[in-house]
Amino acid sequence: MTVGSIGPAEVSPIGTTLERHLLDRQRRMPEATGDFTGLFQQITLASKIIASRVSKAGLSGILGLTGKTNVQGEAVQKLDMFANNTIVSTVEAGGHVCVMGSEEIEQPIPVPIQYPQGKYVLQFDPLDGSGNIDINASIGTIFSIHRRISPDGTPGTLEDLLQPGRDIIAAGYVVYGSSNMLVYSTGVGADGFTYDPGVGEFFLSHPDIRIPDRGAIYSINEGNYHNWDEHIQRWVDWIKTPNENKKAYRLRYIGAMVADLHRTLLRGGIFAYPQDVKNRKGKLRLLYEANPMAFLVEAAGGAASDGKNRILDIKPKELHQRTPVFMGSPSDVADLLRFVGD
Ligand code: AHM
Ligand code: MG
Repeated sequence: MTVGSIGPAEVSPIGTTLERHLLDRQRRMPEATGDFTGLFQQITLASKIIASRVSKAGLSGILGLTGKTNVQGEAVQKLDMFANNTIVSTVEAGGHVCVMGSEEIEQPIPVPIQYPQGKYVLQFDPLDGSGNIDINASIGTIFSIHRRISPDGTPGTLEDLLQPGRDIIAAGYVVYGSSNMLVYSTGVGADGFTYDPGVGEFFLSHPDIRIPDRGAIYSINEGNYHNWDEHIQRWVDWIKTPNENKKAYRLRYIGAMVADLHRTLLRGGIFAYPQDVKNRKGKLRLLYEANPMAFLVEAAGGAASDGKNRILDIKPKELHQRTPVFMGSPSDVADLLRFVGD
């Protein structure tokens, strides 16, 4: 019997786990300290805890998970606050971050001074599209990571959070849907991992996601049509009408940005949430919704604009700033810009 040399398995019997993917990335960067990988592992752990709780959301009437009272008559956290607290408590003691920003919390979230103040800044929307929880439709967690700009070792500041999206070093989302998927990017390319609940791990299922140059789907809340300005109305009229050069685009709108953009990344097309008479600056938040998703879309070869500027170039002024959003396939975004550009 011949005994082969022992080395890396040529064909892995288990596939590539997210952890392996992160470690391989770290090894390719000689200067890497493991800090980033450590932070990412904590975010992944938080997302698994959130996924487990989300999967029980339909039992809320029985278990009491929605902010009312449970069967014992005790007040219980709403799911989006549960998700927020899960991320904060998973990450804060790890020594990797110095400050966090969350959709759920008005002010910057400091790292308690008994913990080391790390070199990264984490922003997140803990449970985006939470209006979908009650109907068992997809929702998600969105996050981005910046390097701090305040001095090392000190508590992080608001300025650390108000950095433009182009300075993000990694961003990702987890979509809790018919299966749970995590997609992340460190700037070039985006990779998707599907959660195997039996193993409790994310496995690489969608390596190097590339958004098609053009899609056949537009994704927008068309119920707002009469609140849009005429440029947006004309664009929507145009996109859904066939002509000699194109078929009519199909409308798909889940109402959770993560899920709508996940489809857009994989299938192409455009996702839009414009300004309207009720939301004069748009509805979606720049720092923890638009920026991380714009970073991912661009990393996958797409485009992301607020109608005038590249989203990643906007210099944030406030933590909960809103922005109009148009993102997806580059040719579809270019078409939109021809309508709103003047
Ligand atoms: P949320 O953060 O309160 O869940 O709101 C953000 C969500 C996005 O996921 C989604 O794209 C949008 O709001 C849907 O808004 P609308 O119901 O106005 O179409
Ligand atoms: Mg949100």
